[in-house]
Amino acid sequence: MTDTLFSPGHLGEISIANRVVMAPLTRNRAPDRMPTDLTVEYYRQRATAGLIVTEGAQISPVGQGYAWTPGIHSEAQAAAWAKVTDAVHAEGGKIVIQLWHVGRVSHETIIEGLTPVAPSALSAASKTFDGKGFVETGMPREMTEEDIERTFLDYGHAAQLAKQAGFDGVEVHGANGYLIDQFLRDTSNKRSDGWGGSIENRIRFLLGAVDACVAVWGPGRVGVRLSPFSNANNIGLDSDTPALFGAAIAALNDRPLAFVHMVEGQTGGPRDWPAGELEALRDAIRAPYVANNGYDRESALAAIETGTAAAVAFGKPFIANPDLVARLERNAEWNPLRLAQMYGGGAEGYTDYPALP
Ligand code: 8OZ
Repeated sequence: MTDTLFSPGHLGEISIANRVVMAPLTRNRAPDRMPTDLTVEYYRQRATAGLIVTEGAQISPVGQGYAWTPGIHSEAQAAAWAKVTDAVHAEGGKIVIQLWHVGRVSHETIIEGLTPVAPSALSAASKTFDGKGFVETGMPREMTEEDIERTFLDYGHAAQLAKQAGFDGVEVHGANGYLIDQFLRDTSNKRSDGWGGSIENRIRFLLGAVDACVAVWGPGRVGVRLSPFSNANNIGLDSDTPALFGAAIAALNDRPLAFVHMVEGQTGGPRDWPAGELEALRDAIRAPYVANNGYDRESALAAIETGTAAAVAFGKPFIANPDLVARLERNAEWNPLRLAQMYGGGAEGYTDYPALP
């Protein structure tokens, strides 16, 4: 029998009730860098997703890039996240937390006077949000060997806190121009030591982060998100995307991952890539594949039925439709997204989208 979007399945060791994944979505509603009761309600409402990937949660204070994003680096944060995982599990859902380090996509005002860090001292020349308005990203300092090792410890610590908080696993955020992506690409990584230069060197940081998480979680509980064709946060495309991401995927294939999750094309934008390149990367992935970016009902049904993907992640549709799985199943209309309420604020645009009766 062929699988459908609504068939139960597995992403590694995580059993899922259907193949619809809620993609990670930054919402900037964690005023003290902690999930709140509203966060609990928001994820509870969306627990019919086969799997929820939470919004990015910074693994350390310096890993934060925007005002009001939640962290996963303190015991208090883990305790607050435990309320979220309890609520989702009580509804029969599954949830992994996205482990995030923004690298150079930050500003000292957001991280209380710390200097953003990156593989090389190159500005993202992008913008971030400091709680008052949009500010130019700051100039990062080049990470030392010690910083790098410290960051792997931070990944491991965050992975441990995630376990304590009752998550079903973690997703390592390797996409969208943040720290791991900054190490991967030759446009942002100009290092001349063992963490830069050759592709083999540039993929080491991704692997160090993933290995730190696998050491905590064991097989089938760690996913990875990549966006090879995206220039999100003004990161330049690598000079050889197929070779770089081909090598990254080959190395990830040696790890016992729950899934690899790929943004197909421009993050939140066009599904464009040079002919055949994404397909070749996708087909090289040995872990269950989670497809993302601009899917609708028809293309998601097809991705599962043809076996192209193990699951399909929906982002913005899940903001506006807490019961997206039921709407997909019944071929019902989707609530429109209220764009002005995406980032920051309270219940409006967060927990007040109606489910179908
Ligand atoms: C939108 C706004 C802020 C952050 C990403 C974590 O692009 C994000 C993000 C998206 O991965």
